[in-house]
Amino acid sequence: MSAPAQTVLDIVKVAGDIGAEIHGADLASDLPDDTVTAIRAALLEHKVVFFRGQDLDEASHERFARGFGTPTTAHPTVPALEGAPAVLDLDYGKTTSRANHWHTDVTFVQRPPLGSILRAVTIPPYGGDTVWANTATAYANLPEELRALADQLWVVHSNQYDYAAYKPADDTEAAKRHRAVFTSVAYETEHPVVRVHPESGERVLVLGGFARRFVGWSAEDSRELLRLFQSYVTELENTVRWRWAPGDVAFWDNRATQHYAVADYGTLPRRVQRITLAGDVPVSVNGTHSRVVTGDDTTYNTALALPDDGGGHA
Ligand SMILES: O=C(O)CCC(=O)C(=O)O
Ligand SMILES: [Fe+2]
Repeated sequence: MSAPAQTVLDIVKVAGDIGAEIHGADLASDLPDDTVTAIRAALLEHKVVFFRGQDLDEASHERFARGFGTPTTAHPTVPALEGAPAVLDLDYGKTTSRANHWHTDVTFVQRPPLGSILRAVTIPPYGGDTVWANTATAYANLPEELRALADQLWVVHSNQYDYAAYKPADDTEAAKRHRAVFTSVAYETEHPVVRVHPESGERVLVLGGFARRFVGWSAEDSRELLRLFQSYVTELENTVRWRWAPGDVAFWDNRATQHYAVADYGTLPRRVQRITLAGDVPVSVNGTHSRVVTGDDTTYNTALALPDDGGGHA
């Protein structure tokens, strides 16, 4: 009797509130539909899933990503890896630009990404871990009165990130060049502080490093309350920390997480590559959509769509 043609994935939690490792999937192969479905379910449940020992290149990375949605261009302002328009090449050895601040990717546009798929290419012998936090449990853990306040608030996100606000800015020429490119086109969007996750229905916080101030509030008042909300996100019990090895892949739900790339490897080379999936417009608890202030994200979200993608994320 032949075995049924189904894939059994072994899914093992890495931490209590977020993160699971998935064994038994070769991401470079043509994955059966039930495997894709199982990975997507694990992503929704665990918020970030990890795969060890994968053998992806830029092309198979993109093929895997397309199983889960439409890739965005590499970034709204940062150019793609040459010859791979979906790939954001984070080669910290070269650029010295580091993502060592808590953020959700690209929240300054109206349609922030659904998720990101990050592949480890070069990993230093020590350090360079990435930490993710669960923004659904962060919301759920707020005292009831703070949840009610969060439900009503809106927040301005901008890519005109104030790098010197929290720690001294890196003033190397390479870091300055990267900042100039990152901010070369201004994007600003008003999001609800609490969005309803379009797939799970969970309430999640939409904050992180690109959140500048609450709509209608002064920057100073905003700072205090942002810090308080953010402290629930970054509570250590609300996070998972990943020690990378080359060939690892992390896939996170960008609608339900923040992350932080720990910059504790000095000038050692570290290179990871990201492919990002287009998301949809956040919706508040009472059904109101995020509003653009500045910047059009249409090209970012649709330039790499295939004709049969069908605009499903509109
Ligand atoms: O370098 C990393 O581990 C993560 C960098 C980052 O923030 C990202 O890929 O979105
Ligand atoms: Fe990021």
